[in-house]
Amino acid sequence: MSKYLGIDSSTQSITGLLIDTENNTIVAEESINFDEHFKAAYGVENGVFDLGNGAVHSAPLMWAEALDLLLQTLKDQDHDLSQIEAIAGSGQQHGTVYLNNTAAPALQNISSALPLKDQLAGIFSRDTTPIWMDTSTSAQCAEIEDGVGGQDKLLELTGNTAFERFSGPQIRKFHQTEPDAYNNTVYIGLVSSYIASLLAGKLVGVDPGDGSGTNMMDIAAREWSLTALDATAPDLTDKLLPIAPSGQAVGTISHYFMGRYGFAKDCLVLPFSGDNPCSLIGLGLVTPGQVALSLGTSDTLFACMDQPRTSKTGEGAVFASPDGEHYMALTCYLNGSLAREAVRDIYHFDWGSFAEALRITVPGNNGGLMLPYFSPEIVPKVSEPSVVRQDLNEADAKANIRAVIEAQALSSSIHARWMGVDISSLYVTGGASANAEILRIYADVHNCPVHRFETANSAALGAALCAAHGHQSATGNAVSWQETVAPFTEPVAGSTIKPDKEAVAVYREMIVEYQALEKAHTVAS
Ligand code: XUL
Repeated sequence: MSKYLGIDSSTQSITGLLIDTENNTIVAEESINFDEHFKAAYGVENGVFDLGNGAVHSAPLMWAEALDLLLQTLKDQDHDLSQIEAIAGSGQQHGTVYLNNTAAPALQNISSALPLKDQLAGIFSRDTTPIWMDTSTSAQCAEIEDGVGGQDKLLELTGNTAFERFSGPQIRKFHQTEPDAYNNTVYIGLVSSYIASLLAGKLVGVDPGDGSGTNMMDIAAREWSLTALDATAPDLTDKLLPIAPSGQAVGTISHYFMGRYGFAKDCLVLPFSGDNPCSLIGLGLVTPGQVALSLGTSDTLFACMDQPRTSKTGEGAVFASPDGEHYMALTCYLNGSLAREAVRDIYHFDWGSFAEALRITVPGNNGGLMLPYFSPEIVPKVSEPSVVRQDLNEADAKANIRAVIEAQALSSSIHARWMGVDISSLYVTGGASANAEILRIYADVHNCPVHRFETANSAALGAALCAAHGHQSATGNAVSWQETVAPFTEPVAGSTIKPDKEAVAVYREMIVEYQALEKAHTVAS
């Protein structure tokens, strides 16, 4: 035994990750891509429907069908699912699911003889559902902020200003534009709580991690805020179940999954959370001060905080951690690999010569600075692409390469200040983390050791670790969060880079210059 399953229902795929905590191994890792399997049946493109005018939806019935296919695939690979003690999961954040009054009986009376899709097609009061990519709710964001008494009030109450993709503004828009369908809705869940409901065979509530991505949860109390609900849409206290506390099982697995895939009767279902809060756990960030940076298409900074600190200037979002105690801060920089690749391509370099350019140029770049907004930027807010150079010769390829990486590292330091976190170590993951010269600049700018992390499915891994921690606590074998995550979140051996004193001193001065340049060219910094 001691096997735990984490399921991540994300935008383009659903992933199952099975761990064994007795010998600390990942036993199975399997993904079902939505386009590959369901494009013909549902018409999705990259897992979604682009409906125009900023509206982006997906199909909750497709996610149920994909769950069946995932479990069938694991079973066909001869994994003995009866050995799984508990399941937890993660969902793409913010996406809402709307169910009618047939949902609860349908889940309860479901037969394992037929797939979910044949039995659940009628439970939705809205067949397609908005997801995090939907930006069509600016008007509703303003109305909700006004309704609670202003932006600062919403920030103080929920940890976040109103964001278009967040669930509350999306629910308000549904109520305004489709009032009949809204009235037929008896349950509003998120992607996470919807998949948990399928597994538990009953409707379950949203966890605090994903609840914080709704603009409707009192972040300090980890309960729905009546003030925010009132400002969002009518009757929400009837349509939302109470927040499901982190770590407490929402039930045991439904007889459907026992009959069809051989799950054991006492397999626990733990609350599902958002993919970012689950990644916080999957990256091992369970102690305040630990920070991870994912260097991908966009760069994302994750931090574990002891308090729900907020950013007035919208530099980031705050979510409750599924560890039940801490909070996570998330800041997203759009110009991650986008900017690195743009500079590489302009000067016709490859990644090898790019690293060499960093190695032979000096920290501080002889005063040369760049604001690398090759695309519009989220943090700081820049609405049109604009690349600004100061004391930097555009013809000097190597200096421009150093300038883009130094800019990204300096910006990651400046815009992490709102988190109030004293960064003690930085775990870097994602494609660009393979480049040790990039990591060196981050170690010197942040003046802390940088470790490389290799992980593809941190959200699914975090979910599996939540399942393990929750089950062990429920069965009287509680272990600390540190002990739970440590064996699965080791940095790559030999990857640690320590800061260099002289370079740290150079960047301490340079950051002042950089911030002044940024202030002069952007809206918020
Ligand atoms: C976070 C966000 C995205 C989704 C992606 O606020 O919108 O990261 O969670 O799945």
